[in-house]
Amino acid sequence: MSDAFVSDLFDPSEWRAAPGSDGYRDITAHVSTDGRIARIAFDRPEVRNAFRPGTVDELYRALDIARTDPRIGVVLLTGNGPSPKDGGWAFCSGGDQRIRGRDGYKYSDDETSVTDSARAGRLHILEVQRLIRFMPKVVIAVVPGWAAGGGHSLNVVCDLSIASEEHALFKQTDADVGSFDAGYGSAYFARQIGQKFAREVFFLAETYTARRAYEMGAVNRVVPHAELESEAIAMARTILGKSPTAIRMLKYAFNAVDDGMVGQQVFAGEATRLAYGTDEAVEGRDSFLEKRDPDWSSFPWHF
Ligand code: S0N
Repeated sequence: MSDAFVSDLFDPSEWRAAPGSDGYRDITAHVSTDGRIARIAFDRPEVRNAFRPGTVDELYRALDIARTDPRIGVVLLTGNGPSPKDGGWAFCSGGDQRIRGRDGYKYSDDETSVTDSARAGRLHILEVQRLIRFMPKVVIAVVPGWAAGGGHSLNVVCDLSIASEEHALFKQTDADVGSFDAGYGSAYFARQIGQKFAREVFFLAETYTARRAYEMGAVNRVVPHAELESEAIAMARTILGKSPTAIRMLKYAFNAVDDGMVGQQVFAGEATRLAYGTDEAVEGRDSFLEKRDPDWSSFPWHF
């Protein structure tokens, strides 16, 4: 895979193929040469990087490999391009409308319309959203072109966003096609940019430039197209210079207020992990194993 064309913005000297990436059909997955950054990209530029169920399966797998690799601290999620058909750029245009059935998106052997009607459709891009949301690493949306529909929602759920000044465009088409992301894509989006703007984006389904998205608070940075990936890598390297524990706890702290009991659970799990590292917790474990009363005398009641 490493010798194949990936994207006009892809610098092969920065990346090597990610473990397990040989079998991917709809995405590409790479790891930086030092092993610390993952680059995962939609690879269906001819359909503006729309996702079908197989795309989502691969995306989930690649993200989960990044999640469990202790060297990786930052994931770049992007879309390859340009389209060989018309030169257009896309981050992702959401669910592939050609294979949408009455109960979700159908698996198909090709990218046109042959589906197995007996098999339940999938909406598991929401599982990918949750993986991005809950992975203890920073996920950056690197937006080289269209972020539409479910692709718009993926931009919402990523921790940070960097967009191409010339080509990035944002449009929430859900209501145009009888689809609606009633979770992070809309409700959390409103938390990000405010209720009035969020309702406008969904109810009017207009097109927003990268600059306008920046003004609204939907992206963090707008950079020249040719510099998009190098700027994203620079942003990732800045984050990698920080304390991994601090970044993890901060991500979960930012999440917790909007994630209810699940947010509290995730944050609490990390707090427990930290507590396990203390002598106090070791005393609790050892006293049980040694069948004696715990001795807390050397552990003060802090104020
Ligand atoms: C992205 C748009 C605005 C780009 O317009 P542009 O530049 O004029 O290009 P086009 O000529 O329109 O497109 C080029 C080729 O790509 C095909 N194509 C583009 N997007 C898709 C797509 N999503 N599915 C299938 N094909 C696509 C075009 O057909 C064209 O092909 P050719 O060259 O053969 O004519 C514009 O393309 C656009 O508006 N695209 C559709 C955006 C959209 O509506 N997406 C779906 C929105 N819904 C979801 O994503 C739902 C996601 C989901 O799974 C979900 C999540 C949470 C809760 C519920 C759901 C749920 O599914 O219900």
